Amino acid sequence: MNAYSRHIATGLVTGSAAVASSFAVMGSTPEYVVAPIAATVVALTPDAVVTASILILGSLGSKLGFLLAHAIAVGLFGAIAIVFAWLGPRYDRGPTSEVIVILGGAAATGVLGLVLVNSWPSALAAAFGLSISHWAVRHLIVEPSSVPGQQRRRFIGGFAALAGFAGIAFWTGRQRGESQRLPGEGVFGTETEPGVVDRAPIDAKLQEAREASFEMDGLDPLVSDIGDFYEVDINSINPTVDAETWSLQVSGAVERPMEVTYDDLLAGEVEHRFVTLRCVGESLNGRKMDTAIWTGVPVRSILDRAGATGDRVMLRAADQYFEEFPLEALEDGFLAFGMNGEVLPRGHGHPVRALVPGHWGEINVKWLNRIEVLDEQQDGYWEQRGWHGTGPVNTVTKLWTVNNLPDGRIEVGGHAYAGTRGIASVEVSADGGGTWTEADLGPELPGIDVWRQWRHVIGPLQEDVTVVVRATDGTGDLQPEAESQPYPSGATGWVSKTIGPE
Ligand SMILES: Nc1nc2c(c(=O)[nH]1)N[C@H]1C(S)=C(S)[C@@H](COP(=O)(O)O)O[C@H]1N2
Ligand SMILES: [Mo]
Repeated sequence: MNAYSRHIATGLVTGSAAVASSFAVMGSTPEYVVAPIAATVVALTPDAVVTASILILGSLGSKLGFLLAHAIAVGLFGAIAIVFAWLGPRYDRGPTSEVIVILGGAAATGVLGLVLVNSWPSALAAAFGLSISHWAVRHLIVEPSSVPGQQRRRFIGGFAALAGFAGIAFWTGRQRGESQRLPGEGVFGTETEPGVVDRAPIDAKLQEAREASFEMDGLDPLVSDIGDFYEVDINSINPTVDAETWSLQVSGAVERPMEVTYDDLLAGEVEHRFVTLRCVGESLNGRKMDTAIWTGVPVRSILDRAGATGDRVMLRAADQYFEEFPLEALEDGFLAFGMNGEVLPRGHGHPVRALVPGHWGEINVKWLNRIEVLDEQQDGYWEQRGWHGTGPVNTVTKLWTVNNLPDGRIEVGGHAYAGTRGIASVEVSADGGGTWTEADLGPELPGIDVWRQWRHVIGPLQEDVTVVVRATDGTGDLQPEAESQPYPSGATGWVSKTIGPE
């Protein structure tokens, strides 16, 4: 092995070990050394590329960025090991050289770790991982040997050890991510959250939703499980915001700027609302649409107390996300701190998110920390990137489930959603749009912004047919037939599918 490839191998191994050690200790939190690099990668990615990667690659786009961030992190830490491996022998050939290489590398890694994440456990873990692996590389793997085949065996052994270490680190970090409940995170009405919120009304509403849901194989219920609820945001690693120290600033064009704490919110008029969210970027028959029962307080009382004088509003969040829209839309808005009877989970905006009735998911800002009233229109994060996602949702009828029944008939079903306009009816065509029949519409859950289920039975069929579905909203408007792509204003059109006998 020549010196050049030895340096590269040393860098890869030690850099990976440093990164893996930080992950093992911190899990997927902002203190993981890759987190700030990932955020920088996203921030530096040209807007057009962000938009294109979301459209073409879906969520894979952000995964590529995350991968790149890991490569950069491994490179940065690995470079430290290489530099010290080179520095040591220049200074001294004896044992001092070794001290410089191992301890110097550890110190520099610790400093880089602290610069990146300002967390001692994370930085120390990285330093430890880097120095231990560097020592192992130098003394166990690359040391020259005259025994035939030994060098190769050492190499294989070394890489197996690294892979094993990375596996354990990954597993430990994952465990940590799951076990690491945020302060105040837990289930309402249990010992983690005693008495904060009365869970009886939530349970009653969850029960109501269960009873109102169709019993149909493969059809999602009216309330989505937290684990199934879609997640869309700009982060590779979500922020961890402590409810205890969190506060919401109300600023800008207001008579009385305010600061609202978590306790202030809990002391307000707590309500439980069924609300559906849908992402403007999802495909026409996609799955980025879900419903939960959210616990929180109306935002109006806060706006009234602050005395808003402008007519636009900017919501800002701990992940530097920001979205702007007419203040009017926020007047029936909600500040949610609970979801399906649990304290709002981190992935959905812990501790507090906004819910804006009838509007695209993107202005339902998570990790909310500022409401800024404006006199003039400004662009939000996605609008700067060409999207028009701050308005009311389009009407959509999903054809999510197709079941071939034992008697040869075919049951089709799904969910329909039109925001605050509501769904008046869903129609199904079994001949490609020639003739239409009204589908069964499930009961309407209480609320002003909730989807409905529909279902219909077709057949028995002798041959394949094209099923088309469409809805009429509560204002009497038929859902537009013309198909459009999600970008820039959300997908439109009638969903169709070919079905036939088995
Ligand atoms: N702070 C913050 N809020 C955010 C986002 C984000 O990236 N950051 N993404 C938005 C988008 S595009 C959607 S569709 C919804 C998704 O909410 P969910 O992840 O709880 O389903 O959150 C919105 N709120
Ligand atoms: Mo979205």
